[in-house]
Amino acid sequence: MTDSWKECMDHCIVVTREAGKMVREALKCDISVMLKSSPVDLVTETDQKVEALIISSIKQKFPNHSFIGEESVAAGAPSILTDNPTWIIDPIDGTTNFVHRFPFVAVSIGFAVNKEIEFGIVYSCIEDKLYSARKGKGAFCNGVQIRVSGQKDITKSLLLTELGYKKDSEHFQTMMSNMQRILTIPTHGIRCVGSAAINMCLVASGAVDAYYQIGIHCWDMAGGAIIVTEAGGVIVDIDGRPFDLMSRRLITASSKALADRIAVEIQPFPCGRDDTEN
Ligand code: LIP
Repeated sequence: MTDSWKECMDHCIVVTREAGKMVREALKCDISVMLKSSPVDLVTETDQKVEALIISSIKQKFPNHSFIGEESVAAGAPSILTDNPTWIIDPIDGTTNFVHRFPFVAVSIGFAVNKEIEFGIVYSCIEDKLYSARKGKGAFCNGVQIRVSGQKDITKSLLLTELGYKKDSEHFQTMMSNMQRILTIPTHGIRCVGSAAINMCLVASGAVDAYYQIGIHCWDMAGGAIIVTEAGGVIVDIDGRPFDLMSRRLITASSKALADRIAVEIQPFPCGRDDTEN
């Protein structure tokens, strides 16, 4: 990492903490909820304000950099990853949790150069846990190094996934049968936390052994992806092939053996890509 990326990461930590403070303050007030693509795709004024704060602060320091932000894309901005240094931002990962005051809400930022993630910051702002990682330098939570569990045996594993509204009943059936197949191997169980970024950090810190999901976005994954790999874990596509940040799907696990074993059980359903019109 060149010195300039270190400067970017230092600034990212400052702005992420500031954003997290804004989220905590907003939780003390009434929250008014708006809808985006579906009746369960929620957004609040806080999501928009936090993203605006993050982008304006970064733009002041790094005016030539690019951005992919969840709320900017919702407002019509392109979601194309180029080779230019790019900040991939989820201002509130876990908006539904935020709306319900379910205490797992994160500000997540990944920074990519030449389409490779250089560093990631995930701030679980109610827990006050700041996860960070940069390429080749390990992963940390509040400054303490973290490691994945290293579990290889699926029958001894605790997994995470997310349950979401599916308009199409075939997709819903696939989501449920994927869970059924995994649970009946058997495994120790499946949990749902409601924030993809926090899910990845839970794998990175060894609290669970794996996490898989189909239908999330690059801004949900960019911050957490490097935190998992720098903690010794793996991140792959749900078919076990190399991870693609724009593919809207992932398996992340404490070992390659476990990721491959999960990939055998997961049936895909179409969810489009982040970098094409769906
Ligand atoms: C949400 C995720 C959640 C996932 C949803 C959604 P948002 O992010 O983190 O875990 O199941 O698909 O993407 O919309 O709260 O930033």
